[in-house]
Amino acid sequence: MLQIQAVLRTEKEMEWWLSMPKVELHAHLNGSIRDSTLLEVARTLGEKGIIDFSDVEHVIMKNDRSLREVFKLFDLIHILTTDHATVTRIAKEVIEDFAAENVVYLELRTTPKRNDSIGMSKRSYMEAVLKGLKAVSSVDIAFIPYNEDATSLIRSLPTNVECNGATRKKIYVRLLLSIDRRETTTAAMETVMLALEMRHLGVVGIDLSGNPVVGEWITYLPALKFAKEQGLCVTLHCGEVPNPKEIQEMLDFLPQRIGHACYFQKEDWEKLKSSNIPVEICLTSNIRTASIQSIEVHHFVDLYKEKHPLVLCTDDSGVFSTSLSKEYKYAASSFGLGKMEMFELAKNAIEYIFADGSVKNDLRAIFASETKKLN
Ligand code: 6MZ
Repeated sequence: MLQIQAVLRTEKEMEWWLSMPKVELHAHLNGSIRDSTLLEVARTLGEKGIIDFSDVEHVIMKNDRSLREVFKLFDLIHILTTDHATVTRIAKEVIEDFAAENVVYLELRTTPKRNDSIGMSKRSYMEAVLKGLKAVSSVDIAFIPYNEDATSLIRSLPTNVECNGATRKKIYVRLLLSIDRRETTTAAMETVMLALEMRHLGVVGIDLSGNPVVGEWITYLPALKFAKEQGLCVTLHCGEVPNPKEIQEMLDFLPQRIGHACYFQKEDWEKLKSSNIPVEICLTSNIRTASIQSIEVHHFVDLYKEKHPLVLCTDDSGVFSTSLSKEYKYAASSFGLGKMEMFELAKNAIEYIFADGSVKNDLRAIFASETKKLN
């Protein structure tokens, strides 16, 4: 009996985190795939004799992974997902999953991939992603800026309205193109050029990611500088491993946001705080990969106390078996924060999005109407 009550309490508690509007700013497409989809794709490739399904199944279902193992998993995921149809499918599903838990604004990042053997270019990869966005039908999605049809659709529907008896959710989606640390300067520049060409389709910025022990960040500096000059926003994975020189140089670059900030030293915190660069915080990812030894010593606490701009994110909800609602619940219980404080935290994230002011205004209105319901 007591056990049943505890389960019901936990479910009710989770409902609150699920229903709260949220803003997701650090989610990698290929890290956010449903396990069921990965397994299905792997089974199909196994039947064709391309991979050994039982080996792959074991790797996909493993729960605890070091940072090194995470990047080995990404190599496997990319073998499974890099054809146009699968890219379209995962893009659609990932957006539907975020919308289902009331993420009202999603900045989804992905690395445009070139694979000559299957006729894939960085552009055709991104076209496949966009096809996935267009295929979303279970929720209302606005991803094309300045498009009358899209904005009128989204504006005409307040959040989570009753529509033909069913509750429809809505989500704004913008895209960031990632540069992988394995790439060359030329390939990085190609990604930036592509981002510029796809601005009218909702691409708002550039991300530098990939295995943090691979490559030198200055390889990408020309492309990142160019992106900034052209008005694209830039976010960098920064301090995911100890690398004091790189961390200082990245902060000097003044990106619009950074992700992680795990291995910062005193002078790095000082620079970060004086420049007020918002930090994308990925709690479960940092703990699972042991980039941070335990949740009690996570830098969230200090940044939150100091009111430094920060936003809770999932990083790779598929790889780390998490969701944005779970990240909010995790933060609240770990750091003793109340629901209203977490609601404010989610709302503040609006100020750090890369989309334009009109989207910010719409999001502020969504949070304002939720505030009224809460009071
Ligand atoms: C650094 C990461 C990452 O781009 O193929 N990625 N880079 N640190 C992390 N923390 C664990 N998680 C994901 O998504 C997968 C790619 O995102 C980057 C890696 O480059 C990975 O290959 P896309 O959609």
